[in-house]
Amino acid sequence: MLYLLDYGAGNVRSLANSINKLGFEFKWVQHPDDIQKADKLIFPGVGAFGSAMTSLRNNGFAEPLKQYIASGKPYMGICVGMQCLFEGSAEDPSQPGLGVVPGVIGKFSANDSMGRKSVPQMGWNTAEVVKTRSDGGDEDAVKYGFPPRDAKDSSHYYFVHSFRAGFDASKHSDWALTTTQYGSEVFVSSVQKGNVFATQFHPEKSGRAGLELLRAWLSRDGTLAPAKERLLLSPEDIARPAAQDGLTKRIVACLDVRSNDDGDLVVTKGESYDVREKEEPQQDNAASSSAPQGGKRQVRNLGKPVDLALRYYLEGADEITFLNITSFRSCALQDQPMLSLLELAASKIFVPLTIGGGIKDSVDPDGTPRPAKEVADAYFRAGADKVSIGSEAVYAVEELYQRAKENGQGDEANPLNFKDACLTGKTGIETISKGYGAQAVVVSFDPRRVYLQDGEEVPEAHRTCLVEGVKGSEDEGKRWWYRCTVKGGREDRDVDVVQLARGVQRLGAGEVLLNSIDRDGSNKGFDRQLVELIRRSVDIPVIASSGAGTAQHFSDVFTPLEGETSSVEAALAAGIFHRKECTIQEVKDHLLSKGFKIRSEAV
Ligand code: 1PR
Repeated sequence: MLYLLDYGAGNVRSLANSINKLGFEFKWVQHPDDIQKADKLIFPGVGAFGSAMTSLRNNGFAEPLKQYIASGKPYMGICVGMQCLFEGSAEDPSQPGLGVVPGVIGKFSANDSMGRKSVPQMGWNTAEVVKTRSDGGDEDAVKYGFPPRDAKDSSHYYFVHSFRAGFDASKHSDWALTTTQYGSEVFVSSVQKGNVFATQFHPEKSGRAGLELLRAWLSRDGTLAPAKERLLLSPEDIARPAAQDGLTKRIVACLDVRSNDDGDLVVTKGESYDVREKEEPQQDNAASSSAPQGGKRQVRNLGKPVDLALRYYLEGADEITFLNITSFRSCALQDQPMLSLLELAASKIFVPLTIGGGIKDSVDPDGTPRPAKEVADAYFRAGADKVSIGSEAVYAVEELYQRAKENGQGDEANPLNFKDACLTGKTGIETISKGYGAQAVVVSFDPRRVYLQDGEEVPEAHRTCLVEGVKGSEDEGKRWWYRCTVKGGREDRDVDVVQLARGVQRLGAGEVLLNSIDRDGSNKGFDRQLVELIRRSVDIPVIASSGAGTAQHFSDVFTPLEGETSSVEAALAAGIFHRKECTIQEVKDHLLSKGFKIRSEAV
């Protein structure tokens, strides 16, 4: 019997869903004794190394796990489930690892010899097979579900991590099955020796390529003979970085979800966040059941959320984001349809899912307090891989500045350098990031341009956010800064986008979803100045959003500006995909023709 080790730290539902999809059965490890009953065991570690190891020890799993591995029965680890095999990690030096694989896990550097890169690494990268059995050519890697080293097209796998096992020939030659390069850093992306197999990436989130890998491991009886393994390249060649890494640009499909006037959950899409039809309903429609009372403009209905999401998955979307856009009206946990929607989507879609809207501290109608973390827990259990926080992040950053002032750090200081004393550890960003890792916390920005009149000065606090229109563009001669809003653009706040971006990174967010109220639904292209401003202000990945109208707009936003070596890693669109003005495949074909690295795999 296959057992899955869930130590309660995070979303293991996606792995359970993929195992079900492949037609295999499994049981959960409920008790340390279950580990010895297993014929096969998967440890899908989620979250942070320290909390994973603490939890393994506190629950009495650590020793049985070591004994299981020593017994020679098949073990598969995923992400933190691979990192725990090492001797320790810089993520939490106080916690020893299981010590099965030699070496200590270190952190990615945001600046390496190839320039600046975002940390965490979040996205699709290749895995180069470096080890095989001397009697079987590439057969070994193939048996593990990887394409042979000389395959024409690389497969891509979904990675999301800030810590990695840098390849060290003196320690890992025996163990490294594949390596991957991020920036100039070459790290071990899967290990294998005898009965032990583990991946840094998430096969359960890696579309078809990942499912193949899981199928290969689940279908195999017993383990491969450990003897006669050899490296395909010399350790020096493995460690030497190539001129470029293999990380692809990500295309994210976004579904803004809300109830329409009939109470059905629909995907909607507006312009500048106005999601109602332009025209009032016709007189002769007024009697129909779908026409709202009082001639109110109807909510645009572009389809059913799960149907559309599945279409985008099959067309090759690299990620899918659901935003509950009217969540501010009620408590998210009361919003059962959103949870069911997510559960259904997660049972059919095997790329990362993000859910946003209403992730905040709230109080149920019966007076029960619900911390943001509890809301996030419910979404992770339902199958989310990341949660996206909007309004609450703005309030948290406002308070962060306030505390910074009290701690003697003025408005001028860069929040990235704020002392720990400025943090409470209690905001939604901090609690969710601590429990699930920074990579699971996205912050969704809803900024609006504030234009300055001739001779008007930008407020001192927002100086870093001042932008001038590019010569020759429709903005030539204009100056503006970007103000943050809350409640879906309904309320302005006195925080600018740079303050918000740095503030949320300091609080522990792992990614920025950068919308623009001015560009939303406009088909004019992404606001490149806004995107560059934020990309340069933080180390975490940025998803450009709002305004995509053509495939060319994606290559524009991915092309580094003059004097820059990199650009954003991901771009999100909604309207053009919903209205079928351009398919995901067309965007990807265009990007490939322009020489961008892209995961080109419709399912
Ligand atoms: O504040 O934590 O409850 O989160 C609410 C979330 O709902 C936020 O992420 C906020 O951006 C979103 N939201 C609220 N109201 C609206 C609205 O449209 N009325 N949608 C809204 C924001 C922006 C993008 C959109 C892109 C791409 N929608 O999600 O998909 O602009 O569109 P395009 O390609 O068609 O231009 P909280």
